[in-house]
Formats: sequence, structure tokens, C-alpha cells
Amino acid sequence: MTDACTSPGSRSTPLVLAIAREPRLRAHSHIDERSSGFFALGIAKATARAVALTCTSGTAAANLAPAVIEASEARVPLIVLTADRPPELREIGAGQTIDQIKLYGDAVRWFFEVGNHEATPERMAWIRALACRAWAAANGERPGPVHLNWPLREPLVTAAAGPASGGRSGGRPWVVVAARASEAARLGDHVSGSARGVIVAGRDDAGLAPAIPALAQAAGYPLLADPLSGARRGSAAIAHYDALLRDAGFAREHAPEVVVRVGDLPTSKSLRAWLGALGGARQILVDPQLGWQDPASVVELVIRADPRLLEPPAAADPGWLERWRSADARAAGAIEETLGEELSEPNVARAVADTLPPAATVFVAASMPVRDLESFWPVRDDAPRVLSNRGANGIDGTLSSALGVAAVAQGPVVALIGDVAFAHDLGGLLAASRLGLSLTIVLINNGGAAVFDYLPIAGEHDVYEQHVATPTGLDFERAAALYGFRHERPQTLDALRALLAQPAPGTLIEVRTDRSAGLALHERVWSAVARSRTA
Ligand SMILES: Cc1ncc(C[n+]2csc(CCOP(=O)(O)OP(=O)(O)O)c2C)c(N)n1
Ligand SMILES: [Mg+2]
Repeated sequence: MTDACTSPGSRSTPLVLAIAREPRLRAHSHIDERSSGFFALGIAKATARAVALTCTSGTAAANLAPAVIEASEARVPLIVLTADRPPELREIGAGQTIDQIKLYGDAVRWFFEVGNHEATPERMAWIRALACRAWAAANGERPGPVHLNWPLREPLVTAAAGPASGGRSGGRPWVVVAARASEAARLGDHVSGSARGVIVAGRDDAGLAPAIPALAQAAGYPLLADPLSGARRGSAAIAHYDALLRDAGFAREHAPEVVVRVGDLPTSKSLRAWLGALGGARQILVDPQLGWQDPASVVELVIRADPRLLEPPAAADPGWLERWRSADARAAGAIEETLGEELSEPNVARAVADTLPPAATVFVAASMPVRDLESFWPVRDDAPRVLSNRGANGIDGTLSSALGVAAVAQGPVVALIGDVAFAHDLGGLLAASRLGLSLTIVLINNGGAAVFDYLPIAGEHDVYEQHVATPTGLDFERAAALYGFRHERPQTLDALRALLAQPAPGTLIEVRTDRSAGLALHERVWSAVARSRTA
């Protein structure tokens, strides 16, 4: 463990002291527990390492719930240490006391009520073993959050033993849980020779991506990779599958015989619909963590192997991949022609993808930003890393998670976020100045929740604006000033590109777009792509 988060309170005193005084941990302080949870999540996503976080008793612990749920769904290891009153102070009207037993329900991989103990050698050995067990549970086959509830009795400040006293020599863990050997598998054992296949790659924070483009190339399979997979690279990658598969003719004529899926199911609605309706294709999920993402129940084989150790099947007929590639190239041309140089949301997504330096990390919000990145991100071999809270798809906590990434990332970190999601986590920005973190924010201010403009509810005019689209009316320049960010408002695509080429930390780049024009523009893109196929 390298990082832990604290938040203020009294009951949690021993936990906060233990974390803040442990020289081997970076301790990050947060006022708002909800932000703290999402910040820890951002670190754990960026480092693929469990992060501990502690909070005081009562509603403080309940504020960690959204991040715990996201961690569960996205399979991110977190170790949640909630302080609690001891049993004699529960259910008798003592302050700040709620029922914290199994507070997060089935969202945690393991819950344990730690209890109260004298620091005898036996109990110290036990508590060290408990810590190792919590680590192992969070990093199990299906990683996720673990909850330890700590009933703590006064006095809460005591003469502490030194951090390393009584442990194993050299700071070794009390118990080492050896990793299960990663299994290799030969796809050729499951795919009949030179079948026409596709590889679909989705969100993966565990670093599986680098192997996928080479696998697709060797198999001669088009690679339909969400930018969240990190695998939209190499000569087999098809960038514009979302637009291409919206065309029923294309979708029908490009039905594969086999689908190999790695990582989460991508967001793209057209891709999901296509995969769900393929009928004859053999669909194989390579899923070492048994994430079991198959809403259409079409998968017939789950290979619990490490995707990095997959051996490709016999190569498919080269004409198959060529057809996909030329359709993708024509789609790219049609998109470019349709979008022109207007400062539109799709062009913001393209500018982010094209312009950011390779060492950057993009943290993208749910709603249209994550969809536009998937639709418009080109194939780029030195692309920046893209992270997102896509386990439970919440718009909450995005800025906090991006700041968590900023606490551990090497290169620049850029959050791409809509106005409603920004308003939702405005308080999370406090960490930037309190913890001295560098973040650049690209805020797409389209005056509310554009994503709902695509849905039937948009026609219910008496209710829609106030209750669903929910424009914030906020002056984001003042929000930037309050939290110590510089405010920029580029008026042209080139001005935006210039800001992205070397993202300046502590900058809020506000891009104003027209929500009412977004839907029509996306529709123009889709029909231009469909026309490009027959042109
Ligand atoms: C915590 C939470 N509450 C509500 C939602 C439902 N929701 C999805 S997108 C969205 C609005 C996002 O608006 P904005 O950030 O402006 O992005 P845009 O749709 O304009 O791109 C809402 C409320 C959610 N995903 N998570
Ligand atoms: Mg919006």
C-alpha cells in the first residue's frame, strides 16, 4: 500500500494517527468523505493498488457508499476503515452513532467488525494477520472494497508503539498471500481455423491492454476497442465502430463468426445492440475476474485466462479485416467533413484525443463526454490513458477521482466533464488547493444534461427542463476563482487545441456549446457515415 485518505473527526483519531504517522504511506486529507472515497478510487484506478481510507462514525461512513459501490462494480480494491462507537454506546442516544454493521451490504467483498482489544502480543499478531487478510480480500480474484468497522473506546489518544514494532523483520507483511498463477490459453482451441472474428475490448484498469492490439493483428480480427480499454491502437483497430454499426446494412454485412471479448462491455449502444443480436456468432469472454458482463446472455464460453497470455487463433482471411479498415477510413473522412472546425462537443472529444501529450491521463465523466470519446477517439498508438468511473456510471465524484489520479500520476491529468456532473462534485475541487494537486479541467458547458435530449422524456416539455435537463445557471468562472483555478474560455477549436497541447495545471477550460444543436449534429454524423459506405 502506498496511499491512504483521511477525513476529520474524533472517533477515528487512532486510525487517522496511524495513517498520518506511517512514513511508508502518503496520507491525503479530505473534508468531505464522499470526495475522499472517490479520490481514493481515483488513486486505486491509476495505480491498480488498494488504497485505505478512514472516516469518523455516523453519516460520515454513509458518505463513502457511492465510492464503495463504484469500487465494487468496477472491481477496484479499497480498504474502508470506519470508526464506530463501542457496543455500550450504541442505540442509547450517544451522538453520531448509527448502525454501521454491514453498512455497505453486498457491495463489499468482506466485512469485519474488528472489536476492541488489548495490545497483547497475541492480539497484535492477530491484527496484523487481519490487515493482510483485508488486503488479500480486496485483491482477490474479483478485486473490490473491504470494510473493517472499528469500535473505539476513549481515550482515543494513547502513547503509541512505533509503527514497525512487533512486526516481521524488514517490514515484511505478517502473511503473504501468493497470487494464483495467471493462466494462459490458446484461442485456437476454441475457434475453428481462420474464422471471421472480431475482438471487442472495454474498460480495463488492470493493464491488460498492451497485448490486445497485437493479438487482433495476428488473428486478422478487427479490434473494436473503447478508449477506456487503452487498446485502440495498431493496424487492426477500428475507431468508428459506434457510427458504423448504427447503419443496419453495415451491421448485417459485417456479422462475424466469432466474437472475443476482453474487459468490460463498451458503452456504445450500437455495439451492444449488434453483439446482442448476432445470433450465429460464437461469443467468447476472456474474463479472469469473472466480471460476467453479458446483459444479452449471448456469451457461450468464459475463458478465465489472463488476456496477456492468450495465443491467437489461425489468421482469418485478410480481406475481412481490410473491409472493416476501409469502412473505418471512409467513416473518418465523413466525420471530419461533417464536423469541420466548429467548436462542437464531438470536436472537443477529437481535440482531447489528438492533442494531449502521450504521458497525459484523461479522466472522463459519465454522460456525453464518455460517449463522445468512444465515438470520436481516433486510432492513436501513443494515446494518453483514459480512466472513468464506469462501474456504476455515476456522475458523482468525477472531479474527486480525477484529483486522486493527479495525486499519483506522472504526466498531466485532464478531467473531461459536463456542467451537471461538474456542479455535482464542485466541493471535490477543494482538494486541488488543500493538497497542492495539478489538474486541468475541460468543462463542456451545454446548459444541462444533454444526454437526456436523446430520450423520449425530452418531449415532456412541462417537466423536462426543470426536473431532467436541470441547467445549473452557475457562473463557472466564479467557481474557478473560489477554488483557485484559472479560467479560460476558448472561442475556437484551434484555441482549445493550443490549451490542450501543453495542459496547464490549475486551469478550468470552459467550452460553451449549444445543447439543442447536439442531437442534430450527432444525427448528421451518423447519416454521413452511413452514406460514406455506399459512396
Ligand atoms: C449520481 C448520479 N445521479 C444521476 C445520474 C443520471 N445522469 C446521467 S447523465 C446526467 C447528467 C449529466 O449532465 P452533464 O454532466 O451536463 O453532461 P451532458 O449530458 O450534458 O453531456 C445525469 C443526471 C447519474 N448517472 N449519477
Ligand atoms: Mg451538460
